[in-house]
Amino acid sequence: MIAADLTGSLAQRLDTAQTACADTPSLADSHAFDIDDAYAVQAALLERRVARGERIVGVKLGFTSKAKMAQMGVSDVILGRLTDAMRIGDGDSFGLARFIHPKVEPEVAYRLCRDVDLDDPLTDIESCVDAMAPALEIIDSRYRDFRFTYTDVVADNTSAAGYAIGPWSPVGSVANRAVRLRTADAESVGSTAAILGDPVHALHALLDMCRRRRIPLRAGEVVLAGAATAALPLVAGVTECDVAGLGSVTVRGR
Ligand code: 0L1
Ligand code: MG
Repeated sequence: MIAADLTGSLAQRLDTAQTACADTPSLADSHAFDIDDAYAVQAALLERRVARGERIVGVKLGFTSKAKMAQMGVSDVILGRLTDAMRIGDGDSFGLARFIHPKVEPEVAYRLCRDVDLDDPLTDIESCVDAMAPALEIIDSRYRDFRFTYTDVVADNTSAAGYAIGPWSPVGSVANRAVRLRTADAESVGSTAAILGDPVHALHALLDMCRRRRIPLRAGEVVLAGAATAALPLVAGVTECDVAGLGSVTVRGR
């Protein structure tokens, strides 16, 4: 385990990179730290954001596709936190200048309707969500050239930088639905099956991860279940995610 002052200084480095919009080299280039340390750095990073007045409003999962897990040589999902400062309203425009080198992912979001009891072995996570929606996640690694290790990306709050949620619908199965992500200069198509086989599996992975990491899940929070296609560079203009049968969400970068 790394010392508390190193945890703080690594978190500060990532926080400065985000607030100054200036990338930083991989932490793992200069420091040895394990996955527990990485989640401790992430927590210290979030403390800094909360101290500035941001509110935690949800969680996100990453590495939910087999391809991404294989690329990173891991077999576990990763978890990051969403704050209110990251939210972009459906249809809203936003400035790209606040990001370093943003990419965008098409996702499915769930909404928690009650606090989740992490200590009750009988907790039924599916009964803790009451709505689902198409979503866009903006990832913006604070690391130079998006070059990072598994522990680096966890420390960096799993690259979380922004998100937008489309219209909420009652919860139902969205297994194997077509997903289309369109930016002003590229398009990718995929399936919700890329999200751990079925986005509902992400809820179970989330519960498991939150139990292990003691991360609370509260009523009203948003859960981003993971990406249905590889990320695309986020550019100026309209970006849209469409999930068949669930609807679409749009943002406009300027
Ligand atoms: O799936 C994700 O949200 C991506 C997690 C971080 C990895 C990356 O920045 O590419
Ligand atoms: Mg994502």
